[in-house]
Amino acid sequence: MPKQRSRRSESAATVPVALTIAGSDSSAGAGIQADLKTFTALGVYGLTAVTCVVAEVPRKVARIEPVTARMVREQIEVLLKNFPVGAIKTGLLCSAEIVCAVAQTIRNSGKKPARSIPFVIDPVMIATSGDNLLESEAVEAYENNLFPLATLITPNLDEAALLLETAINDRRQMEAAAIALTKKYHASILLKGGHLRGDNAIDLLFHRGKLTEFAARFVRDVETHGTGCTYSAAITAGLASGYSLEQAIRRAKKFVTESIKQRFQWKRGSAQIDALNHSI
Ligand code: PXL
Repeated sequence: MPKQRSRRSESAATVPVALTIAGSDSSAGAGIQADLKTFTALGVYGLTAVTCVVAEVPRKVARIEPVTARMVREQIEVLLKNFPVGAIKTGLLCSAEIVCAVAQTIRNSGKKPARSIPFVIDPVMIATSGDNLLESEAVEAYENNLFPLATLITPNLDEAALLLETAINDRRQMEAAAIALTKKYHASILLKGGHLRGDNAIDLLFHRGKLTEFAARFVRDVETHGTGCTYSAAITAGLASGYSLEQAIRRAKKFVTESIKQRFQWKRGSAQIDALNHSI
């Protein structure tokens, strides 16, 4: 018995820790709920700083309410002061004020330079349902305040098109966009091409001057949301666990593809509701 106890306390002491700064999705497929489930599934202890509360189900956003910027700041400060955080991610930040508060808090978070903790930014702007999630002035706040702190930025095609003010319709344009985003923001870019809807869901990483492709069979006819959150959370979990960026992305791509394949599905009359399965 004492042997078992000491093994348990050793693993408790060394379990990697990751922090997500994101919104709450009432239907729990996206947002902090998705992040936390993903961290847990990948053996990482997850911390959360809530930025806003979203009343929604997969195809409908009913209402969004931000929490105060001060409350966002205090959650991050108290967590970074007291836990050995190994990686940080942001999801939905809701407003320009919150984007600036997050950037300032991370910049001022103690002795280490901000870039010493891997920092993944998922620039969530529009929900899968098409609903706007981010205040439009917040885009400039991202560009001026938050992107300069990023290890990795993970836009989907719509977000990349908005940031570059250009259309991205094929693989060649994806490559050009990934390179342009890296040049513009001086961070590694993972451009997620799922919305191109070919046979494969292809993502392109531009990192240290090199382009790497990550591909998986596209899973059709899934009406769910939260794949972007789950993917970036899984990458963050990998980085907190000490994987290289390429290894963390490869593992995360497998995790998100499985969570789509093994999704939950409920039927009520003619209506159907799906949710990602993070317990894999
Ligand atoms: O999937 C994007 C997203 C991120 N974060 C929160 C959300 C959503 C989608 O609806 O609600 C909190």
